[in-house]
Amino acid sequence: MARNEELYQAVYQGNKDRALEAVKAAVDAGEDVATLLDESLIPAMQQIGQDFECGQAFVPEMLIVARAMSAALEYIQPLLTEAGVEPKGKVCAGTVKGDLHDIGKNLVAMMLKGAGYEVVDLGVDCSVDKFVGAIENGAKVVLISALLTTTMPAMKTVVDQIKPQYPDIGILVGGAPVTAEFAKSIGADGYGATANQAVPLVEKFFA
Ligand code: B12
Repeated sequence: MARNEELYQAVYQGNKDRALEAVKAAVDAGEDVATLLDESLIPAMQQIGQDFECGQAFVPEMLIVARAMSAALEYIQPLLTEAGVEPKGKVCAGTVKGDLHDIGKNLVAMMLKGAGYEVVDLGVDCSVDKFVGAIENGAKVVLISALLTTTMPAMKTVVDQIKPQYPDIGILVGGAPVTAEFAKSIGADGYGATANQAVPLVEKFFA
């Protein structure tokens, strides 16, 4: 199936209004919504994620692309539901207790939405109960972000309290001060250095 070049470019260039116009025009022209998602929207988000990883794009660009992606996604969401297109799976994301830095977490959520997952955004300063609530509502993976060295230990609290009760739930951690070694030491299932890396990590739990 072919990519809708206008929609892809509008999202990749972060032009929200043009993305919305392009998606409306495509739907009016009878293009398949699932194909628009798989061939145009998701690839645009993947591309900006890769650009970020290579140092060719920065946080503001990613946020602008994410905003354009959201506008188009919001428009086709009800049509996708009507067409019976199910999300690939449900995950939740939040910043750890005490941490208000949510830019990274928002990017992680956008990357996963862009990859076709339903993301329950739990916001900032999340207690263990908030994560548990999302698990009880069907989230299979918990993504936690921390930007402060002082809030990193609260990630261990989340792992310690969730794992014994829900051993099959994936717990992924990230944020500037977090490392793969730290993730391993607290018993998390994975660590991602960038928002883009969250996608393959999550995919493993739905394989
Ligand atoms: C913006 C900012 C703020 C804003 C936050 C606004 C917001 N809505 O997020 C405000 C002003 C509120 C703030 C407040 C504070 N801040 Co501040 N802040 C920053 C700043 C400048 C940028 C952080 C940021 O957004 N980075 C960009 C994002 C995209 O990066 P990121 O979160 O790491 O995410 C990327 C990856 O890590 C990954 N990722 C992130 N999470 C996850 C999760 C998973 C699962 C995965 C796979 C990947 C992943 O994906 C992202 C993109 O690829 C940093 C300094 C800096 N240059 O980093 C300081 C910084 C983080 N802040 C700091 C401090 C000390 C504070 C305050 C304590 C200041 C004060 N005295 O009040 C308060 C604490 C508030 C609180 N309780 O959280 C320190 C932390 C020091 C430390 N070692 O702990 C820093 C490093 C500044 C410094 N050099 O001192 N801050």
